[in-house]
Order: sequence, then structure tokens, then C-alpha cells
Amino acid sequence: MTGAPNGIDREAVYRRLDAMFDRNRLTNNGPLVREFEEAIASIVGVDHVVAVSNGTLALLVGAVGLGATGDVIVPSWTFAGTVQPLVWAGLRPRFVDVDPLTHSLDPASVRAALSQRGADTAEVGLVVPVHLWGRPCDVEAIDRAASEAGVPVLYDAAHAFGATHSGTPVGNFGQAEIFSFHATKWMSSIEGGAITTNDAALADHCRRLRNFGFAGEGDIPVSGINAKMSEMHAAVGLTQLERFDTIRAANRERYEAYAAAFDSASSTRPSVRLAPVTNAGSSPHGYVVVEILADHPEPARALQSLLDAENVRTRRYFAPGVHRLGAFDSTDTGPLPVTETLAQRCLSLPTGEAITTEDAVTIAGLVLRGIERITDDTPIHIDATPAVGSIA
Ligand code: T4K
Repeated sequence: MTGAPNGIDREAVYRRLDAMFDRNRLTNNGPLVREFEEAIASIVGVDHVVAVSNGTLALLVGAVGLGATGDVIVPSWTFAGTVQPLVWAGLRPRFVDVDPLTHSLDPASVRAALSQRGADTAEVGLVVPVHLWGRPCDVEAIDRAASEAGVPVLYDAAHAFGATHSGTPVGNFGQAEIFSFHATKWMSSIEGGAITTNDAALADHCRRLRNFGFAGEGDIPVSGINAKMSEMHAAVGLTQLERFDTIRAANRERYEAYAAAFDSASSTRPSVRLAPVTNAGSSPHGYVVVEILADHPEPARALQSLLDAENVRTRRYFAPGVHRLGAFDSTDTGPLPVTETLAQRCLSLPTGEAITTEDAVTIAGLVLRGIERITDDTPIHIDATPAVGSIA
């Protein structure tokens, strides 16, 4: 099942929860949250980490913390949770297309959007690129275009904890970045998020914003919100961080098993492309995403239903693009051809500790046979009894 959480060392969590209850400090920037922030800061090598209750609120607090107003340049090829908090922060999305290979914001399109001036276009107040699938964006080109326009950059790194770009951990780019530690992420605190930055003043401001704007008792200089992470979530997060290398190794093994299976098959007839790691990056492979290059009007949808019949649960992240969702289809967005194509072709496959490496090989085989079935118009016979031991 795509998105199924990785294993958790329950005994270790229970020990932390016992100590938490003994201390009777359950939330409001308690010792476990501060320890979690320090642990993230040392892994990412960033000066400041502000833990919050989820990635969506990290984007909201980050955007408000940066004082962004007007339009925000953002991809449509992402989760709705990237765009919604920006709208709640009072920004207007200006959707921009992505690069067909990296699946992330195309720097040339960002530059074009930044220079776009018109009667109905407000000033651009922020750029929010997404390190989609945990693969780093072309940060140099994007940061350069934004800084030349005097516009801050807040990276959505919800998928990219543990990723690097040119040897530098994601979390250090732009004015700030955000992580999500949701249960479906490879590194999880069940619900959780963080803002990372090397800007001390911004970090202080975000710490106030996440806690109702408090600067002290009876002192609220800025209008804040409650976006705090509880001690309980930090207890789970700290316990999962102890399994950082183990889970990342499992992700890598599954990814390499898929890659080997698809590479050997593609030598004859490329019908599938694993979303590659580009931009001098490394990825934690929390997501395994394939692009189905089959000659079919809706290859991802057709293959998904075939795999479903084989008891393999996949996800069509992120179809349709956000600009096509009801909440956003009123935005006057120009054509986004790459986003539209990726939305028809991409499928997220199970990975991580929810499956074995042998399962990954079996699923890859099912994907390749499925592509043959949807392309050669052979009437598709859905085999009711799962062919392989229920790879849920
Ligand atoms: N930016 C980006 C680029 C993001 O992808 C996200 C979140 C955010 C920002 C916002 O971060 P958060 O505010 O969420 O921290 C999931 C997650 O809810 C969401 O966190 C995530 N992205 C998004 C990509 O996926 P769904 O709708 O796919 O979740 P759901 O419940 O369908 O779960 C996926 C699969 O995992 C299902 O097959 C069931 C399985 N599952 C799920 C959960 C939660 C389990 O087996 N156990 C579980 O506890 O949204």
C-alpha cells in the first residue's frame, strides 16, 4: 500500500511517553520538542528548526513569517497541501509548469513568471518550489531568479527530509524550508512538521507565530496561531530518527530493486520511467514514482485498476494538478502541458518497510505486464484471485 507507514519501535516510544507523563509536561515547547528540533538541526546542518504540528501549518507560518503578500509562484504538480496554506496566508497562487524530468519548478518558467507584469497581476511576494518526491529542485537557478527580483523563496521539502543537493542537506536553501513528518512520510512523527532556516530573526518570529504570537506573559506583539507540536508527537519523531539509517536503507533497497527491474525491461522497449534523482542530488527515496510511457489516453488510471486487482494499492499523486481542483479552477492559469502529461502518466508505488525488496521485484513485474496489457488492446481480464501473496 503506497503511503503505508514504516515500522515504529513501540517500546522506545512508550519509554519516552512514560517519562513525559512523569514530568507532566505534555506540550507548549516542552523538552521532547526542543530535543527533536536539535536532532533535526544536527541532521540537516541548519542553524534553526521550528517544530510545528504539521507541514501545512509550517507553510502557513513560514509564509506569514516572511511577511509575504500578493502573488505566490507555485507549481500545480504538487499536493494541494502546498497551495492551500499559502491561500490562507492571503496569497494568490500563480501556477507555473514543472520540468518534465525533475517534476519540479522549471527555473525558466519561474523567471518568466517573476517578470510577468500586467493590469491584473499583483506583485509576486513569494516563490514556493517543491522538492517533489524527495528530489532536490534546481535551487541555484531558482534562488538566483528570485533574488534578482527581490522575492523570498520558501521551499516545500515535505518529501525531502534526508535529501541533499550538491552535498548540502535540503533544509538549508532559500530563506527557509519546511518538512512534513506525517505518517505517510518515510520519517514520521505521525503528524508533525518543521520550518528550517539559517536566519535567526525569521526563526524567532516563526516561534512566536506558532504560539499565538506570545513574546511573554500578556505580551502578544504579532497575531499568531496555535501550530505547536505536542510532546507525544516529538516522542514518536525522536524514536523514528533513531531508525533514520535503517529506514533509509530499506527505501534505497526497494528503489534499486524497482530500478533494476525497469532498466532491464526498458532496454528493449522503454515503457516506464522511474522519476530520476537529478540536480546533483541524493534522495531518501520515500516515494517511488513511475511515469508510464505507454500509448494510452490515461495510462496511470488504467494501470492502477489492473494493479488494484492484483491487490497492489498505488496512488495517483498528484492528479489532477492543483490548478484543476475545484478550489483553484477559478485562477486564470495558462496551459501547463507538462503538469497535464505527468498527471496522466504518474503512479506512486508501494515502498519502504511496508513491503519487502522481493515484493518490489514482484510489483515491478506486475507493472511491466500491466503496461503490455493496456497498450496492446488485449481485452483486460481482471484476475479476481490475487496472483501474488497480497502485497497490500
Ligand atoms: N507539501 C507536500 C508536497 C505534501 O505532500 C504534503 C502532504 C504537505 C505539503 C502537507 O504536509 P502535512 O500537513 O500533511 O504534514 C497523505 C498525507 O495526509 C499528506 O501528509 C501527504 N502530503 C499526502 C501526499 O498524502 P493521503 O490522502 O494520500 O493519505 P491517505 O490517508 O489516503 O494515506 C495514504 C495511504 O497510506 C492509504 O493507502 C492508507 C495508508 N495509511 C495512511 C495513514 C495515515 C496507513 O496505512 N496508515 C496511516 O496511518 O494524504
